[in-house]
Amino acid sequence: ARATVYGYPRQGAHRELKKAVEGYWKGRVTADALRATATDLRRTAWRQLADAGIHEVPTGDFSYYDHVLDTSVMVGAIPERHRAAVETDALDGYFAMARGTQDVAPLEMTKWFDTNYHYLVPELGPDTVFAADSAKQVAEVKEALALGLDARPVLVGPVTYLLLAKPAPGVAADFEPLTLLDRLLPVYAEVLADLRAAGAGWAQLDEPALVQDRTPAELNAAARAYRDLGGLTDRPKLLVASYFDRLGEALTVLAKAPVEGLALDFTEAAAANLEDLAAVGGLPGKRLVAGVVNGRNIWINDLQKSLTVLGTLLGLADRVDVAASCSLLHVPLDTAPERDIDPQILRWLAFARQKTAEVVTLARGLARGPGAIAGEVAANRADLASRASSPITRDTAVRARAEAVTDADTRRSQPYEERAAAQRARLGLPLLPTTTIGSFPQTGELRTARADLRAGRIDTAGYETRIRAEIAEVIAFQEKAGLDVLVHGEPERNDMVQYFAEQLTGYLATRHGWVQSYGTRYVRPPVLAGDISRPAPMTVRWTSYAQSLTARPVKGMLTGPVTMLAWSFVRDDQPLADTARQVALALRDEVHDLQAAGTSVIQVDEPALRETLPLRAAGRPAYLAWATDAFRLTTGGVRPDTQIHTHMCYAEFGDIVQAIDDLDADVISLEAARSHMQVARELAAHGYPREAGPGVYDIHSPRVPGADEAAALLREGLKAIPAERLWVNPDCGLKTRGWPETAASLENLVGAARTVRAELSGS
Ligand code: THG
Ligand code: ZN
Repeated sequence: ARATVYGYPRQGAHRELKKAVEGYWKGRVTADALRATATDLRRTAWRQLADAGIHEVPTGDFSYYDHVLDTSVMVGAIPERHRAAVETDALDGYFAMARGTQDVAPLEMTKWFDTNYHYLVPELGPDTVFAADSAKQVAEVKEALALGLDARPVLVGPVTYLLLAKPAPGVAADFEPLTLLDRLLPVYAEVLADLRAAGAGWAQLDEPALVQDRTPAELNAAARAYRDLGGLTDRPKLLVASYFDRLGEALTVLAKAPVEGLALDFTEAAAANLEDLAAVGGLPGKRLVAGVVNGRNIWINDLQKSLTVLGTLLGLADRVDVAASCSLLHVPLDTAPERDIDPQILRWLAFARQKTAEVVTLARGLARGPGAIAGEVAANRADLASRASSPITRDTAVRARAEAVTDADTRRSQPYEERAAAQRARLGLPLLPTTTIGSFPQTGELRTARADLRAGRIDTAGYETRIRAEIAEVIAFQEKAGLDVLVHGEPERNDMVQYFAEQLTGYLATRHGWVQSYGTRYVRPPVLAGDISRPAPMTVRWTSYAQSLTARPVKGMLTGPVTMLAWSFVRDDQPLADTARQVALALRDEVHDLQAAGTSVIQVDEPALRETLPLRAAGRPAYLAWATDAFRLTTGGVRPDTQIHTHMCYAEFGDIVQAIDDLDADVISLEAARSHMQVARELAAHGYPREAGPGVYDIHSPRVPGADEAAALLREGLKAIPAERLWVNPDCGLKTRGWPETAASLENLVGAARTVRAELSGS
C-alpha cells in the first residue's frame, strides 16, 4: 500500500500566490516573476509531500485562479467574448475570464459542490468547438519528474466538467452541456496521450459529480466516457476519483469500466461505499485508493478506526492505497504556526501537512501491519481521548440547557398578523420602508485601525474612539439620506463569522488558517471545537451607541446559526443539529439582550442557508429541519413588537422557499436586482405571507443605479408583493463598496421609494 493525495493548498505558507497574482494585476509583478513564484510554490509543496512519504505527488492541481477555469483552457472552451483577450495574451486572457475587464463580464462563479471553494462555471453551447491545450498539465508533470518525483496529473473528469457547465449567454436555457460529451472525449484522449508522452504513469480523472443524484442518461454518459477513454491505447493508467459522498449507482458503472483504478471516499460515506463495493464483487485487477483521512475538516484522524476500514478493503481490489478523501485544498496548510491555540487543543487538529502525515502512517500500517505504527496509534488514541474527555467538549451547563429546549422555545408568541400590527404601531414606518442589509464601506482607515490595534500602535480605547466616530458618521449619513430603519454599519467587524466566533466560548480562531474561497480571496474559518456559550453580550454596546444618536430605529445585526456553522469548521463528534442548537442558544441570548436594551428591529442573517443544502436530495429534509429549528430557536420568544429580519444572498430559492417561510421571520431581504425581481415572483408563487425586501441595488458592481431604475424595479416588486409588505433595500451588505457610489446609490434608492409611495397614494 502506498500513500497519496489528490491536491494540496496552492497559496504557500504566507499566501505568496495571492500577493504575486494581485501584484501582477496591479502591474507591480511581471509575468515572469509571477511564473517564478508559482514554480517555487509547486516545488515547495511537492517536496513537502514527498519528504512526508507521499508516493505519487499530484500535479496539475496548482492554479493561478481556479482549476475548473484551467480545465476550460485545457479543452479550449474559451467564451466568444474572451477570445480576443486570450489570443492577445494567454495569461491576461485567463484573468479576463476569471475577473472580466472594463468591456466584458467574467465567467460566473459558484460553489464547488458543498465546500466553501468557488469555481468558474464553464459556458458551453451547441456551437462550442473543443481543442486540446495540454501545455499546463504537461509542464507540471515534467517539472515534478525533473525533481526526481513520481507524478500523477490530476484533471477534472469530462463528465463532471460538463455537468458543472451551463449554457453560454444566448444559448437556450434548456441546452444540456452533457450532450457535448462525444466532442469532448477526443480532447481528453489527446491530453492523456500528451501526459503519457511526458512520462506520467498514471492520470487521475476527478468525477465528484457522480456522487450526486444522477439520471440513467447521465450514468450512461459516464459509462460511455470511461469505456472510450479506457479503450485508448496511448494513455497513462487511469484512476477515476470520487469524493464528498458515496459513489452509489456510478460505482457499478465504473467498476465495469476498463480503467485501472478507482478512488472512493471512506470518511462519512465509508459504510455505504463498502457495502456497494462488496455488492459489485470488489474491484478485481484494479487499484483502489481509499480516502480514509477527511480532506475537508480539520480534525485528527482516528487511526485505529481507519486501519479497520482499510483492513476490510484488502481483499476487495488488486492493490489498496491510502489517501485523504478529497483534495487538501479545502483545509489550511499547517497547524505549526498556530501559537495562539492551546498546545493541548492543537493536538486535536490536523491541517494539510498533518493530514498528509496521517495518510503516510496509515499506508505504512496497512503495508507492514499495525505493529509498524503502534507508536503513532497509541499517541493518536491519547489525543482522541483528551478531546473526548475535555471540559471544552463537555460543558454540562451548555448540554443541560440544550437538552431542555422545547418546541415552544422555537416559536413566536403570536402569529405574524398580530405581530405585524404591534410592530406597525411601535415603529411607525412609512409604506415601502427603506433600509440596508447591515454593513457600510470598510474603509482603508478602518482596516488600518484594526491593524494598529493588533500591532499595539493604538490601545483599545483609541480603537473604540475610531469605531464610535465611524458609527456616528454612518448614522448621520443615513438620517440625511432619509432611510427609515438604520444600521450602525458594522465597522468593528472583520468577517461576519469570525467576529462572533472570537467572542464565543468553545470556538477557536486561527491566525494563519487561510483557505481559498475563490481566486485570490481567502477565509480563515474558525473552528467549532467545543460546547458553545456566550460569556458576555457581543453587539449590544455598538448597537445601543448607534441608537443613542438617532430617533429612528437602529437594527441589531447578528449572523445566524446556520451560517456560523457553514462558514466554520464544525466538530465531527456530534450531529450538526446539536452544534447548531448550541450556537442558536448563544445567539438567542444576544437577541434577548438587544431587545432588553431597547432594540426594536433585529436582523439574523442566514446567507448560507441555501448553500449548505446536502448534495443528495435524500439528505435535504433532515438538514432543513435542523436549520430552520436553529434559526427559530435564535429568534423565538421575542416580544411581538420586536421585528425580526433575516437576509440571504443567493438567487436559487426554488428548493428552499418552504424553509424560508418556516423561518417565520417578519421581514426577509434578498438578492434580486440582477434577476429583475425574479425572487419576488418566486415568493409570491409560493404564497409567502410576510414582508420581503427584494434588492433594488446590485451591490456587486460599482455602478450607481438611477432613481428611475430602482423605481422600475420597485413597481416590478409590487406586482408580486403588496405594498404593505414590500421593503426597499440593496441586494446585500455594502462593505466591499466605496463611499461615493454607496452614498449616491442609497440616495437614489430613497428617491425611488418616495416616488413610488406618491404613485400609490395618488391612485
Ligand atoms: N465569511 C466567511 N466565509 C465566507 C464568506 C464570508 N464564505 C462564503 C463567502 N463569504 C466567500 N466570499 C468571500 C469574499 C471576500 C473574501 C473572502 C471570501 C476576502 N478575503 C480577504 C482576502 O483574501 O484578501 C481576507 C479577509 C480577511 O482579512 O479576513 O476578501 O464572508 N467566513
Ligand atoms: Zn447578502
